[in-house]
Amino acid sequence: MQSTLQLIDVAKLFKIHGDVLSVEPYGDGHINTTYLVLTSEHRYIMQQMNTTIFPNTAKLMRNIELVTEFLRKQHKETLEIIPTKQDSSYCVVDDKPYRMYAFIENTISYNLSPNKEVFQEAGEAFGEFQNDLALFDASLLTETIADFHNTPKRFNDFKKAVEEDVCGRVKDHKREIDFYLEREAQYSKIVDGLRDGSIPLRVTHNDTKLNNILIDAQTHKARAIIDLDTVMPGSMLYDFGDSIRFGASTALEDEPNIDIVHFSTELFEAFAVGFVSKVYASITDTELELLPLGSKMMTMECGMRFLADYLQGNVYFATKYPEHNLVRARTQIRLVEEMEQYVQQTSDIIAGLREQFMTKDPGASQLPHGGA
Ligand code: ADP
Ligand code: GN1
Ligand code: MG
Repeated sequence: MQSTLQLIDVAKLFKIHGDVLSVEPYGDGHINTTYLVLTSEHRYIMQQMNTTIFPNTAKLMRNIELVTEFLRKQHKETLEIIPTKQDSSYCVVDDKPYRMYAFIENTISYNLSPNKEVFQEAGEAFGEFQNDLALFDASLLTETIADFHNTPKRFNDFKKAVEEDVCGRVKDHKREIDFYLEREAQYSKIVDGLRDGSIPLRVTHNDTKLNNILIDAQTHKARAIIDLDTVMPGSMLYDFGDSIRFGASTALEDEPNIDIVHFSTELFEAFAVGFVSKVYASITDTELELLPLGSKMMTMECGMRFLADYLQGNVYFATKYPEHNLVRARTQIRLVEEMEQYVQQTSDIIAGLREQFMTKDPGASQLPHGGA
């Protein structure tokens, strides 16, 4: 159907202040179509939500209302939904749902860790996010994407994409495909642990990449965790692991020059220090020990999703050029290879944190930045 309303008119359906001056594409998210709305008084974020990926908009928005209300009660800065003039959390125009958020001003969303300090700060913020949601009633939440981090299920989807080979690309990418086939035996470790209870089920963010956290432009402190679409029951290993996947790399997720893509144990340590300094009272021994594996699992899972999407003709993640998902898959493969190489180092780092935070009297004086 032909669009009858321009984006500016869509923006005017919401309770925003001032005259709309412009609506421009914004940010680097792979899922929703994000716009910056500039008015004569304020800035806003408007998003056309991806209904292929999130088919139930009402339930998705209800989750976000519940989570943001819960966080706000704990005095956390969080997404502020701007309702429509009909007092709804979203509107549908030409069959497409849109939502509006207040723009969180004076912040930076990084696609690459600028230094260890910012990444440690991100670790603290995602650790605190776990704490903040510890008492949230998970039964209130709709599972917005079923089996989101079910790695064996993701692997089956990947194999199906290889079998179907709809674009005829399989023959040229044997190395990348074999990389994931060879690691099949590893994929069930976390889902098995959740199933048998050895890994606790918690309320988790599930999409903890660095650009989903807004860092204050002046103080470099974390201000708000955004992109709450996938807040669902999950494992702490997912949140830790996905942050490491994205942020403990020396290069962008879509860096085409693979020679500059490296897994940084220094960045791993910085994030781990921040994260564990916040969750040491609730993290279990098993979770702590599995933090490196969680990192590798999320990196393998995301890479096979990128590669499957490339083989399927780029139907899921937003892409800027045809090989974009292939390039992303290759960075993820490189990171996994190096995580495997540095397995002793990462496990030593975790052992050091166990020693620092969990075997002594947890006095606040030992904790970085003044305590948990
Ligand atoms: P996607 O689901 O596509 O990843 P996000 O909700 O993460 O979309 O938004 C994409 C980007 O837009 C974010 O990475 C961030 O840079 C920016 N962004 C989103 N919401 C806000 C906000 N309320 N204030 C400022 N920037 C935002
Ligand atoms: C997507 O929405 P965004 O861009 O923050 C994806 C994540 C991937 C990530 C890879 C709902 O995150 O699972 O890890 O891309 N989100 C969804 O960059 O699939
Ligand atoms: Mg995002």
